[in-house]
Amino acid sequence: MTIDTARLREDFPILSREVNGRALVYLDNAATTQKPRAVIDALTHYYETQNANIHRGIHTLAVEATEAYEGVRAKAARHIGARNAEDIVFTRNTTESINLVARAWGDAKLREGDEIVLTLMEHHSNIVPWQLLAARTGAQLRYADIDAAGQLDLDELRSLIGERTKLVSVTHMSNVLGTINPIAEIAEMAREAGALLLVDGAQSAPHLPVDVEALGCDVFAFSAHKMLGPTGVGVLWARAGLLAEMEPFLGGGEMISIVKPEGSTWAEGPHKFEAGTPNIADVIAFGAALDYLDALGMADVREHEKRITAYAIEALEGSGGITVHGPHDVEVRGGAVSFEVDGVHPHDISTIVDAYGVAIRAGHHCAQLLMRHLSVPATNRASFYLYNEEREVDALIEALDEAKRVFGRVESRTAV
Ligand code: 7TS
Repeated sequence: MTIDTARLREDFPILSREVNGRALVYLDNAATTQKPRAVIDALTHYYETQNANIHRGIHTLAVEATEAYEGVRAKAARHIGARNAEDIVFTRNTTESINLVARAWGDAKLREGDEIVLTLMEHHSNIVPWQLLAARTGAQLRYADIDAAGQLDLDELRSLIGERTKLVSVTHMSNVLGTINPIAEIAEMAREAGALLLVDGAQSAPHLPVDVEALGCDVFAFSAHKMLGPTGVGVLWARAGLLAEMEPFLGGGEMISIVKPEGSTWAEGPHKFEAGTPNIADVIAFGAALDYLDALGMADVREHEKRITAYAIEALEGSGGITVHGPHDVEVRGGAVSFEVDGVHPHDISTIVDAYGVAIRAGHHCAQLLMRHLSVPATNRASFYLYNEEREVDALIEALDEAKRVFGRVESRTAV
């Protein structure tokens, strides 16, 4: 079914505000998404009626809070097609999920001479934890290249994965180019080499139907705040049995079984990785975000984004003096659209369109390896979500026309 954005936008209080005297046009969804009232209300409801620490009290509030928190583990599992809620760990964000694996799995499994295969389109959060791990263990990093269309060079990737490869870690969808990577194919390469495959799902879990079993990956990481949920909640899914093989990441309360003076034993399942009081309220509110997405259906979310992305790419390239990076075919890309305006720095563009109430992002998008590959210091990026409408793309194009006019004027004035 087509998403009825006019009705749905009423669920998002922030979308009715004005910025610089204009209706807000929010096109920075790859950075973080806006929150529906159901999520905001879930936070208030929790604090007003259920607030208690979890897993430790037997009083009614503690039991209710524990059930609500644990219920979201099952919802998060369902959202990515995972079979067991016990394979889901709550973290702070995608970044922490990846760092957890680098510490809890990487420190024990990697040795000097082992190799970690990444790609040039990774976000820094899927690069730096592996650089730190390499520095601790003596492992080497290898980076797969990208072709002119902004897609992974799969032949090169295949040639990089060999008997020394212990880990392959790739993004499911690029936050800069929008490219969707063929994870099932990469999973086969990793499996043949006996390497672990981690998928950075920060940009896919919010926008695509995801089935970790069908993808064949071993680890999948994503963030609640990029999919209608609150900040401060991340998810780590690991294939059945893998969490049990991993050492704890942080030590403290909640993650133990028995503590003795000479040492301790660990709690079972995900609790081993959730030391201390977790972000109870935000996890529970994330449950409301998952319900919201579930009610819409991820297939319809994807269809809506394909439509608006195709419209945006055509409008941007048709407006003159603008180049869109990355694949243009919406079957192989998502709604993060990076573009250049000839002769104008992205920060200047972003500042001018903001004066028209349009929020886009300019910068390196935490992907400096990719910027170097594209030979640019930064890009402009518009990124879409389920509440965006074609008229908002039109507003972006109008604001960009104004920016081009301003800079055209400035240039001709300085030329005189
Ligand atoms: N991986 C990808 C592919 C991302 O896009 C991001 C955030 C992260 C990891 C890290 O997520 P976090 O929740 O841990 O911060 N991407 C962006 C972005 O494109 N603009 O701001 C944040």
